[in-house]
Amino acid sequence: MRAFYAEQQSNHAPALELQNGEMVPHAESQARVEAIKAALPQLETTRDFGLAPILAVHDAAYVDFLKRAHRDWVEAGRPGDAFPYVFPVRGRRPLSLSRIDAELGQYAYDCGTPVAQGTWEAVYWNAQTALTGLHAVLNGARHAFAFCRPPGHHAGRDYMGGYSYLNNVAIAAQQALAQGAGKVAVLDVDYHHGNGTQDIFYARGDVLTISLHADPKTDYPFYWGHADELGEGQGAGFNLNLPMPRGTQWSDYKTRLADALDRITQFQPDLLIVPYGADTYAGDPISFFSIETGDYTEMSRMIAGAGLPTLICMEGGYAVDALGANVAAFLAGFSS
Ligand code: OKP
Ligand code: ZN
Repeated sequence: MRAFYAEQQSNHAPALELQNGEMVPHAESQARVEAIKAALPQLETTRDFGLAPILAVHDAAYVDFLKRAHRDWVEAGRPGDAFPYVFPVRGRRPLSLSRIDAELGQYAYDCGTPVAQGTWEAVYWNAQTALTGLHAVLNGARHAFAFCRPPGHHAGRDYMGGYSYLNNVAIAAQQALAQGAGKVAVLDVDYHHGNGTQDIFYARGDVLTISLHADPKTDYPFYWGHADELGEGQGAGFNLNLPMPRGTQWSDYKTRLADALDRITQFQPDLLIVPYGADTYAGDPISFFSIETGDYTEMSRMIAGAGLPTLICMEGGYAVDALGANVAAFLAGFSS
């Protein structure tokens, strides 16, 4: 399968995140890149499709903020990566705020998603990697893998969180529609709910968003991902959340995946996009499902069985020692 990565994505290297009350080394590390590169030696380089496909999904003021946030942080005399510490819980009104701390809180929803020096360049190219994978699929490849990193599925139109800054999957889905696809389905199999993707397409009937994930009653991102979030307006009935308890094994996971695939078949999309997280793996350090490496090939065979042109975009997966094998096992099911 064709697989894509841009070296500029490695320029995002935040040092620390706030996790359970402690500043700890950031789980979304460069070691993930090395692990996946070692497992997929033939990564092709990314093409530049420009800013327009990003601005078709994301708010222009938010994109401008991402570009300059770290510089503004440094100019304010701050050390390290840019972190928020105050959040507008009364509602995210369109206030015109200029102090960097106010803007960080306005655009971030957690403290795990700092803006580091190279973040903008990395996430720009990350989105280009998704668009390059999409281009391959729209031009005849049955399946393609965009090695997106950092993740994107938690980023909304004007917000960052969950290690995500730009929503690569949403950018690719919107671009596919612009290029003539009538309908796109997104099947999110990361451990965490894809809240950003859900939000972006919540009122849209041309993009079906489905997410299989840990129950937000116990797991991040808590405030989204519940089974009663079904879409609204034109999008009513076009969002499906399948939360599962901690400890879920492949034998139970696959019955929910079959339900998701039935819904996709009924929707009859022109394209399927699969945000893939290897954090459903039993050994993941920040997640709590019990899926094993070999299960990923069965998972992807089931998905390939939908018979759709498919773009796979990388999301999470933090068990670095097993990450290469898990990604390779997942991709193997699309070619067999
Ligand atoms: C990004 B992706 C747990 C902290 C969780 C955020 C997790 C973001 C995951 N104590 N922090 O979906 O893999
Ligand atoms: Zn995840």
